[in-house]
Amino acid sequence: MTDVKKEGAILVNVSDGGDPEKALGELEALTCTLGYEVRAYMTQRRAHPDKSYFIGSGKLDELKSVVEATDSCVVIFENEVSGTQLNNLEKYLGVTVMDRSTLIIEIFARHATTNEGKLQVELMRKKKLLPRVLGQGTVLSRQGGGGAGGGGARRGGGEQQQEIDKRAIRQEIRSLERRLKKLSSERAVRRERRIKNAVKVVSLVGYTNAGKSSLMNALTNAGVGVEDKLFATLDPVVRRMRLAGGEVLLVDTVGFISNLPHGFVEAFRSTLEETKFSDLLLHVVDSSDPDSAEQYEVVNEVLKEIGADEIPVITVLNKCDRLPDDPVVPASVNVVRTSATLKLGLDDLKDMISRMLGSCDGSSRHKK
Ligand SMILES: Nc1nc2c(ncn2[C@@H]2O[C@H](COP(=O)(O)OP(=O)(O)OP(=O)(O)O)[C@@H](O)[C@H]2O)c(=O)[nH]1
Ligand SMILES: [Mg+2]
Repeated sequence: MTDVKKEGAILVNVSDGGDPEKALGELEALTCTLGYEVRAYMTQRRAHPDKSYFIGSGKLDELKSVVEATDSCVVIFENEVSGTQLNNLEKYLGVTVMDRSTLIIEIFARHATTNEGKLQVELMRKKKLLPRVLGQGTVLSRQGGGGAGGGGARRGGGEQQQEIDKRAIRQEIRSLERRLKKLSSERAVRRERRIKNAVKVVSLVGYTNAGKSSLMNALTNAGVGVEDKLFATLDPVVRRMRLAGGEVLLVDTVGFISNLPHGFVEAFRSTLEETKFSDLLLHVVDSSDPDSAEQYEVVNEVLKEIGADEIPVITVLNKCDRLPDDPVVPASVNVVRTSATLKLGLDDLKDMISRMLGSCDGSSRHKK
């Protein structure tokens, strides 16, 4: 894997206020995680996106020349772009065009290792693909999703083919949902067993790249993969953690990010339920990130969305080795400063976990 020439990507952001370039920093990190090299950035201030191409016609021509000049093979929009607009852009530019959520789904797809993780990602993919089929009848064949269609495909005709593709995807969505439901009930059985055995569950949550897996390794010698990449962890990992008062289970799971793809919470329901049924959450914050206050809010919003906002929380200000400044978190929250890499603050964290679990009766995870 030495000196592999990376494929080029161009990042685009359209906004009607704020700094359109600011959002591109995170998009670039996501793009690099997928293995591309960013060769150009483009921004446009526009109150309303163009109906057909999302960007205006002048910008579209400029984008086409930049694609050619930089020999790039993908254009990635920070914005949520409709299926029809993505199709139109691909046709005009002659390269792959993605929006932010497609990019995140592709990263998820690379990082999913378990059967459940793969099914969850496939469900998100199919849901994202459906609207694109409405604007184009031949997407399925590119995705290798054959099987359905059969003789009907011979009838030809754009609309008929589109109808066949649409029906096939809907069928696959239903089948994926059924399979995930089955796995979810298996999880529920395991959870019941843990509750019966009175094992307390502590879950690591936080923005992607905050250091959740590093912290898990530091606390339990778990040997979980750690990378300076977004969404390095996708499938939940559970390990035993020793505390003064006994053992608890520590769960490391998928990180959150602003503007998570639509359907994320639905698709990842069973994984996210591990969080929902925890006795205690460790909300890990990368305190060295200048955007940590916003990231902290994003995570709180997702926790609310999945119904995990009433579980007791310890806010873990990680990467304290990097920056003396404290990120803005409300004075009322329980805070511990740690450095997972230098193993600082871990005893304080364990003490606080023991204290909080001691005062917690475990009723939070029995709630619906
Ligand atoms: N300086 C410093 N770096 C850290 C610390 N903790 C983690 N890192 C680095 O931050 C990066 C991300 O760490 P991970 O543990 O993979 O983060 P994560 O929250 O599990 O990320 P995802 O699984 O991608 O959501 C890695 O490069 C780590 O080495 C820390 O305390 N100090
Ligand atoms: Mg991780």
